[in-house]
Amino acid sequence: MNPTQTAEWNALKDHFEETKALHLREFFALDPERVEKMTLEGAGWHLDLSKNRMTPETLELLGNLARVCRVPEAIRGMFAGEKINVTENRAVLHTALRNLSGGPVVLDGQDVMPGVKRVLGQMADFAGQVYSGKFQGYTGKRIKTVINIGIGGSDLGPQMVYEGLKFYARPELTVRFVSNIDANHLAEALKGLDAAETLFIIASKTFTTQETMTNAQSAKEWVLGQLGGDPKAVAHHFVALSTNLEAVAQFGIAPENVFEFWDWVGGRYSLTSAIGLPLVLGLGPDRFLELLGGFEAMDRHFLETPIEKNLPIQMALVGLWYNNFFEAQSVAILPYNQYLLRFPAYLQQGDMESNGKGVDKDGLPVDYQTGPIVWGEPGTGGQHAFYQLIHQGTKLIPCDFIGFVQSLNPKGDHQEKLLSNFLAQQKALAFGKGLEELQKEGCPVELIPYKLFEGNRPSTALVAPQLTPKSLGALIALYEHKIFTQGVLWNVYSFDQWGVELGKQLAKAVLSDLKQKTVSPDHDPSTAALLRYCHQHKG
Ligand code: G6Q
Repeated sequence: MNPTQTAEWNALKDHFEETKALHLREFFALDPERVEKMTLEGAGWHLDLSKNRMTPETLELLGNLARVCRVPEAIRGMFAGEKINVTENRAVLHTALRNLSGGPVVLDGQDVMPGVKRVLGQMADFAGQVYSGKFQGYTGKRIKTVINIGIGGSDLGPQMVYEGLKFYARPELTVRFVSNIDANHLAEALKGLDAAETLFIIASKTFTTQETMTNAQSAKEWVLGQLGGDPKAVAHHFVALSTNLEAVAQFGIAPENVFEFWDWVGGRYSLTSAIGLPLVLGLGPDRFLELLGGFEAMDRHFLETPIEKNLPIQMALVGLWYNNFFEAQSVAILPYNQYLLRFPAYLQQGDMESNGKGVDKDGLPVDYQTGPIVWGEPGTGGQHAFYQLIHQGTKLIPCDFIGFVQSLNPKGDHQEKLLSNFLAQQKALAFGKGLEELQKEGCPVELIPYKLFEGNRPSTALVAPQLTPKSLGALIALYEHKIFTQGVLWNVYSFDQWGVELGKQLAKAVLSDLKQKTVSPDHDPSTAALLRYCHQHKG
């Protein structure tokens, strides 16, 4: 159903016209209970929506849209294993991966939970063997470094969480990540390593992805080159995370070192599946279970909480308000925690690959905006870089500020200073700095236009007491479900990604020209000219 054709959308349009000119200062002045009404709690997170350009009534009207778009029914359908990934004819059951205290999840007449628990147990056992030295390298040495080779969904999630929870990492192992087909990535990751002490995880759902297979092959050559060339060494230095068991066996990986997952786990939603093995190894099985506990808490909150109090739904609705009514193009993700360095990049895939769609569920081009551009960097670095544009530029950029009250590394007054910036930026964006204040400060008249802050720049605050495996798990699930909800509202299929296919196909044709130093006649003039440039400078 086209959401813009509903009476609920029309009501929102009218309401937008009535409220769009109001300043956040006015919103706050009009309703003394605004903060209380627009603050929610769930799965260990505190969500303050009050610095958004809307009223509690806006949220009610948006809630009506969620109801008419059948968001609660869609949530239940996903959790129940309906084949909602229609263009790939698959269920979407990443929530089963962390349903550890829940009941059976039945798909095609079979409970998937025993398989989920079996693989979790297998990962924990394997980690134990690596730590104890029972699993050892070909020459009998202990494994000290793990290199995860994977890309997209088989890289971004585990990489982000490993960085995010590095504080909790086990001392006996370090984990590195290689994704790019650019050999520089693998070369730098291998620097200084002894193959006898290195374990490669080949993480690929399909086990056919060009980047991953090419890197895996080169890693195999590196291992065999260092360890004397015996093909038996492969089984001691490679494990696989995949749904394609046949291709894994062909690569030479021992069947007991394959960690299975299933086609109902989408790549960008796979970090709680076997794709989490680098986390099980690097952080330890207990920490991984805590992470899953955080996911599970947010999953339950999402499934069981009414629209008005449901964090992912409310965040999705706020996002839709800016995207479709204010016509904001992007969303900034601003974690005030250095460990969450990779969180914006992770969300870029989660959001932009899921909802970057221009065709609706009936195969028709949409006549409204869908997924936003997602970007961001940790605070406070961003403040000294791009915040200028958010404060005084011409674009409206709704910001998500993500912060933690306590520091994992308490030192002097670092944390108070970090938090003061976290709070002050939101305040400055919302309320700005007016003429009167500048005049009081004695600002020279000619500088007043440059030093004015009009404010009225929206932000959302997400706060938790501490960055832990549990709070991070809940945070990731919160965004997963926000993305899901927006996909339902925009009536697009969020779990396919056909838009990445064309480039892959064309790369094959270009590759053969590059290898043979030819220029096929069917290339466009620009590609042909660039190919000739490459041929000339190949060296
Ligand atoms: C994610 C996408 C994509 C995928 C990679 C890697 O949702 O499907 O990013 O994860 O293309 O795929 P493989 O795991 O099959 O190598």
